[in-house]
Amino acid sequence: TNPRGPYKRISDLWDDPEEDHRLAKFIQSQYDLNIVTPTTTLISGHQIPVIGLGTWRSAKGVVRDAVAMAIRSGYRHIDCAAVYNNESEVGDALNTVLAEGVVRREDLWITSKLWNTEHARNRVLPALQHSMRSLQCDYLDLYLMHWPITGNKGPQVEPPIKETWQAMEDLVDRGLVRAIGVSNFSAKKLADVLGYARIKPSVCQVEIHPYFRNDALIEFCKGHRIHVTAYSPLGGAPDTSTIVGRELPSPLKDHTVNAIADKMQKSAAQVMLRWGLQRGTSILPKSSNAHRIKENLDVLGWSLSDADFGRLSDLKQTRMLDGVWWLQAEGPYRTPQDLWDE
Ligand code: NDP
Ligand code: 1BO
Repeated sequence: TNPRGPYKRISDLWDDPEEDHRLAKFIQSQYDLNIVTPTTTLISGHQIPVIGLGTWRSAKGVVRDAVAMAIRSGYRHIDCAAVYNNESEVGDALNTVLAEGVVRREDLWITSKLWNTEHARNRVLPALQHSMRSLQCDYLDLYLMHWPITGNKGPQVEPPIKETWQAMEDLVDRGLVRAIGVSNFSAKKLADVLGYARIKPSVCQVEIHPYFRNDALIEFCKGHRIHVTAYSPLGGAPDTSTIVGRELPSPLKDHTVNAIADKMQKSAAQVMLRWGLQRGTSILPKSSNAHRIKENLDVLGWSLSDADFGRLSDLKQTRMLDGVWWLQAEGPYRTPQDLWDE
């Protein structure tokens, strides 16, 4: 079928109006409309669904099915980034589900991120437009500065973060994005942005899971009504160790996490995701597996007791995605301390 062709509807092909009805019923049956993901209100006034599907390292050829299946299963929030190099496959999936007519664009929350090489004032708009074209969206719900990093030499970040932030604000003025925010920023770097922002960051997306609580940053954001989104809520994929160049522990295998999961007849992943929700963060579990995509959404309608929440909040802490690969002797970030201000 094609709205501009001779067969606009399936009934035009078969000369049977019942075929339209059968197809509509079949498509409807593919959707789980009983799950309604809760949302939280951002400082921009928009409602962000608190569970989103992560797409980093979701392979081309796999991510399309993962996103379509996630939306049919009840996800309404997809977390993307230009650097994930799979936005056009995500865009194909969005196009497919929107054409099915059960979910409308305004029901979805689509996030993308500005890559580090695109921070200059005149590169921000083209970078967003590139992501919008790939995602087949005429607006994005949220656009984040991916890292406070440009890779320049010298003591200060160049172009300065202020210049990039102002270019991000222009995107809101143009109606191309609903909300803007940052990712991988420390409280100190966020405080700098708050010092000059005309439009305040709505979201700060950072690493958070039981092995990395990120307490101080969450506290800072609460005080400034900046919503915190937890990335790597399951502790990240096993191959993160090859990126950071050291062995990483997996909270999914943690004894305490698994003991709580067994007791509650939930999976370790569900227990960790529920912990993230109970801390007031939104969560972005990544999976490209049909069963695990559904499992990760089944974290509503039950809760962890205060005692179990406390035990999960008491585990040994390790930042997984420490960003050490960005550090350079001649750049503004020479040590992890420079990057994270800790
Ligand atoms: P996650 O913490 O989401 O873990 C993903 C890993 O867990 C994959 O190996 C996945 O495998 C596996 N997994 C998923 N569900 C389950 C389950 N129920 N049981 C067991 N294993 C499971 O890692 P990510 O680092 O991908 O973080 C999630 C998302 O956050 C990213 O995809 C990205 O969108 C965002 N992010 C943003 C960053 C930033 O800099 N702003 C940095 C890092 C992440 P499988 O696919 O086979 O299920
Ligand atoms: C280096 C990219 C981190 C994933 O968002």
